Amino acid sequence: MERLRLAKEQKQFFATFGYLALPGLVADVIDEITAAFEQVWRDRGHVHEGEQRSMIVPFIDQHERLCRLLDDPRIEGLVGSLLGDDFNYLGSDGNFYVGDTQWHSDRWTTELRWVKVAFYLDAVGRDTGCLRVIPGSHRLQESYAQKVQEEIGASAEMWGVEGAGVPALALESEPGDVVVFNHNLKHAAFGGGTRRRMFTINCCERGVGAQIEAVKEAISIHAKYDIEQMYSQTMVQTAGPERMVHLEQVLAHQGHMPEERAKWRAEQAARQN
Ligand SMILES: O=C(O)CCC(=O)C(=O)O
Repeated sequence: MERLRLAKEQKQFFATFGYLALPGLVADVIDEITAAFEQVWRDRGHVHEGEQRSMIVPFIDQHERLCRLLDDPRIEGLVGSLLGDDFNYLGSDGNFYVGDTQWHSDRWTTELRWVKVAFYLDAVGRDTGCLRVIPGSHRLQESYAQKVQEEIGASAEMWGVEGAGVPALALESEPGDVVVFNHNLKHAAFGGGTRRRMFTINCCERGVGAQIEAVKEAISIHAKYDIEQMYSQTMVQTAGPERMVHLEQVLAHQGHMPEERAKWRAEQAARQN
């Protein structure tokens, strides 16, 4: 299979609107992917009760089949087209979502370019938990995006509408579809059930010079998941040279994680006392 290359129009669409929907991109392997998703939770002994979101971070690292998504010429090519072929894999989450997710950006930065690849494993519609996005809201240096950023947290007071009434695009999806979006983009989901299965892969461009600090900071944030290695042994041990391109910068700059994790643990302990 050839590495996917986005057309220049698709790249421009992504630059302007902040997302791209790719219907059926992994439809041929979605059954394997979904089986692996379920296996991860079983192996953890995690039973999702349906009252609050269940989440595992990092997620794709937990199963060899999911690790291989980083080698899939469609996923690798998609992210490579947007961030450069030497992009970093920097974390993933697997979820059973419960109910709504309110409007937010995952990050609000221009230091590094970030994208999230999202896989919804059930058919989801506008009012049943599909991803909604506000096209163009990622362009944080522009006044429109700033205005949305300032006001969206108080949409009822500012605009007279609750989150579900905010003007947005609903990216309805079927299993096998893929959505990729800029971390700065405002996104949300409304009306989902109590067992909405989805997982994501986060990637950033390879840091150069001063950007390495931003990569290290992004690594530090993962201490709150009580980990001191960004990748599982499975992820690293099953990596060929192509996958290693996407792991090597993080592997070279995660030495501060044990200290960050110890700090996080101390804060947790202090909070409980
Ligand atoms: O599907 C959802 O509930 C929202 C997903 C989301 O906010 C995210 O992955 O960043």
